[in-house]
Amino acid sequence: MALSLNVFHLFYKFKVLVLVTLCLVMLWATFSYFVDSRQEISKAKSMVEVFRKVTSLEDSQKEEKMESTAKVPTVKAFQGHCPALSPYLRGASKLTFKASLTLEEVQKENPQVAKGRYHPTECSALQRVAILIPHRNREKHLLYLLEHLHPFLQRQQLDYGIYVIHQAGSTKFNRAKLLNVGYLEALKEANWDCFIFHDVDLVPENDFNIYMCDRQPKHLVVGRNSTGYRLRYQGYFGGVTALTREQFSKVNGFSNSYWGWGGEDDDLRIRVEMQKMRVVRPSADVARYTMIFHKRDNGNEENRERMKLLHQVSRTWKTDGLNSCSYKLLSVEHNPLYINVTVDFSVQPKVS
Ligand code: UD2
Ligand code: MN
Repeated sequence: MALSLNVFHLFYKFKVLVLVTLCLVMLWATFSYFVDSRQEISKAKSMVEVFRKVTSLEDSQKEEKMESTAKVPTVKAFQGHCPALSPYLRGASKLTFKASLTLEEVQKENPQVAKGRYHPTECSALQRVAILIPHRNREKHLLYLLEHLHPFLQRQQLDYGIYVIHQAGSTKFNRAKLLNVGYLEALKEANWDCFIFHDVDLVPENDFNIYMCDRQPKHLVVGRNSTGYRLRYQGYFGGVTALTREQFSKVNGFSNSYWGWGGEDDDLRIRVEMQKMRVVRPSADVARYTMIFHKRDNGNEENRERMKLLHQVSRTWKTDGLNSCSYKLLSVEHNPLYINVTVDFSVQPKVS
């Protein structure tokens, strides 16, 4: 009896052991199945990702090909506006001016600029901006400005064009009248929203100084290297200014009567104030420029008439400006990096 009980016990233990082992095997099988399938899912996911990357790359290559073969660049449908603040801005930068720099090098650095113009392809720019540069005998300064300004404006995601308005001959230089010509000629080509009136020797140091127009006329130069980066005087409006097409037309542009150095910038400020507009400026840490060193140019001697002219603005502004700006246009050339407008003022009577 005792023996049969023992055998029964042993048999029972064996059965339990088999059962437990079976359970363990099943548990292990289920577990390993899940681990495997999770790995498969992540493998599949990464495969899809790679596929997506490749196809989108192919798509963009196709688009690029189409753009380069098409005569007119393809406009992407339903393109959104660029953000208020471009993600490409870098802030303050240390400027260098290499003595051996050539126009070809600057061209190579800016492959997306064509006939002096550029627009971002990733979004539609907030403003169309024409940069107007009065010029004579300052080729090296122009080269340095182009070198720095093109990448600067591209980082700001602007739709822009650079116009150099060149005064031919040796008549007294007239910065203001050249800028009026720039405005009138640029508007014959495109419907610009905003105009930046820009000295050739001033290079912006910080790309947070945005080259777009505001609700009020904007003065972009608070300080420059040669004046300790301080505003020269209250009401100073020289160097680089930004006015919308409407703001500039409302004041009848610049006066055409300032021959030689000085006064024309103050005249524009008076016009702006007479129209109940107010000059605004970016903050001093951003509105900083390096002025490339120069001496007073031949043909741009101090204008001794300027104080007299400045006292007459309220009487003269309506008839002296955009509406009376006559000039002899010699040429408009579309160079790769800028549009060169050449004018002759020598046939004009010198008004003073
Ligand atoms: C100041 C103003 C400038 C203007 C000028 C008085 C600043 C930073 N600038 O400049 O805006 O009001 O006084 O007229 O305060 N230019 C030539 N070739 C010449 C002469 C002049 O290209 O032979 C152009 C060039 O774009 C130059 C600009 O005219 O930057 C102003 O002339 P400037 O640089 O001789 O005068 P500046 O530095 O006193
Ligand atoms: Mn200067």
